[in-house]
Amino acid sequence: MEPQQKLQADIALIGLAVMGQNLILNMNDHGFTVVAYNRTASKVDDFLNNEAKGTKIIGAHSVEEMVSKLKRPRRVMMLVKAGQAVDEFIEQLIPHLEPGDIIIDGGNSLFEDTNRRVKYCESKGLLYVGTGVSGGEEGARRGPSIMPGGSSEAWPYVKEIFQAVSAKVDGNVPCCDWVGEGGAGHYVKMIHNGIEYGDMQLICEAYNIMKNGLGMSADEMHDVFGEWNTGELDSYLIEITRDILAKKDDDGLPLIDKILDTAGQKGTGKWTVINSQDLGIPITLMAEAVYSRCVSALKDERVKASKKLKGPRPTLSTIANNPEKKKQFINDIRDALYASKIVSYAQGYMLMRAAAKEYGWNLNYGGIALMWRGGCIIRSRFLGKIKDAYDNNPKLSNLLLDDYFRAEIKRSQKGWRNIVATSAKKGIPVPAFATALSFFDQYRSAVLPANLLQAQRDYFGAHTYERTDKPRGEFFHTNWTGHGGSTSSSTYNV
Ligand code: NBP
Repeated sequence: MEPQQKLQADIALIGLAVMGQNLILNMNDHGFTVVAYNRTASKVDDFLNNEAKGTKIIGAHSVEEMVSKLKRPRRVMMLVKAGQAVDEFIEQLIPHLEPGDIIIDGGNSLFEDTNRRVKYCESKGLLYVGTGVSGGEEGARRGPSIMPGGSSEAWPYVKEIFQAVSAKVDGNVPCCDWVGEGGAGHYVKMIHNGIEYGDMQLICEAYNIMKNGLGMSADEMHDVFGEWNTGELDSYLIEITRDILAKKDDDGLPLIDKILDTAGQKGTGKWTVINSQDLGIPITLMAEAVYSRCVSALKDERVKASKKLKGPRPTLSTIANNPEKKKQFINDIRDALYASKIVSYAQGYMLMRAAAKEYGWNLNYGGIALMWRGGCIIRSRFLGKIKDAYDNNPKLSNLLLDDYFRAEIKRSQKGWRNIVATSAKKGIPVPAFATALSFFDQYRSAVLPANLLQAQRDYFGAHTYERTDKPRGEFFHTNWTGHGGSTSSSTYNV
């Protein structure tokens, strides 16, 4: 037998694009023997002759050959385009695998697809893991945040590899732990992406007020973000914003000023918002962040509208020309960003709680914050505080009610309100700051005007209402006009 054939590899990885190649190299660095495979087999040889040269990485040119090189239980991880490619590979793998073998999907799959695939593979005697892998190319190579879920019997067999290659925080704590059953791993990755949309939008709003309201230069804003990054906002996204603002184009002018103001999206933020609608959970900030990207994409319409729709001038010259006031106002912007961020994460956690209930998952909320502490786009010091909150009280019903976050919101509330109010007066759009504040004010209201809403529903659709002077669960209908009937509706809900 050739020495190559005797090799018993630890794991196979299908998909030699940016994520797959880098994760394989990372696994190799940690002492694991990996078999690399790709649909277009020539990419296997390219990889072995270039990036993987001099490593222990083995190539395979067919699914059968790849599987034959693996230790039992076999572990086969896919990092391919989400969707049909994943289903196709599952079908190709099944005839070559045995009961107890494990298929892992590390791509950005929709959690509902993962729910289905877990059931399907288990029905064939196999184990299936759907895992979020965050951090892009750099994360995959140096240590991503890894969020695995699916067949829980698979966890002991993938734990060692995943935790070894994942990012580490606080010394050597891996940013990878078991998330839960079914599609829970991909669900948590989806929420991560929704939160990422929110964080990015908040930073953009802060930037916009400084740039267009206070007339600050990119260099000045670079300093502000640099300072913010030393405090409670310390995070990857604030850090890269600081660096982006310092970047000059070939002519020495800030590159940021030459980038067209239209944002793209790949859909995971949208999935989060759609799911929140299904579960009836108000993740208002993430929704605004997704819609803000949509508004940004309407560039031509906005340019036309900007010539026709008049409003206040966005300049805040009185504040900008007074150094003391300006300093205070910038602190207020920081507070608005921080308080809104707390609301956004509280909403994300509300959605995860609802999902756990709806889909029957046992989610570890503190563990999720820890997984996001390193290796991923939303990594931040702040997530350590969320971990503390759930360590202090694993049954915490809402992050806003945790003592630390309550105190932080109390401290930053004045500045937050000032920024939202000033922006509204001056016509500076702050959709995420404003929706966060509205949600906060709604959430802390024992009474909302939904009594009127329910009266309207009963008026036009006989939808009934409950009364403040009667026990919950008793429903009443009023004949509001004198000529309506007394029959109430049970099906027509708008
Ligand atoms: P891509 O998402 O670009 O996918 C490329 C891989 O998918 C190649 O191996 C390609 O094979 C394979 N593939 C395609 Br495309 N269609 C296929 C099909 N119908 N059947 C079989 N294989 C098919 O790669 P990536 O950017 O490395 O991402 C991999 C996964 O990780 C994706 O799900 C992505 O969403 C996720 N992810 C990406 C990032 C990132 O920063 N890029 C971050 C986090 C997660 P071929 O070579 O034969 O065309």
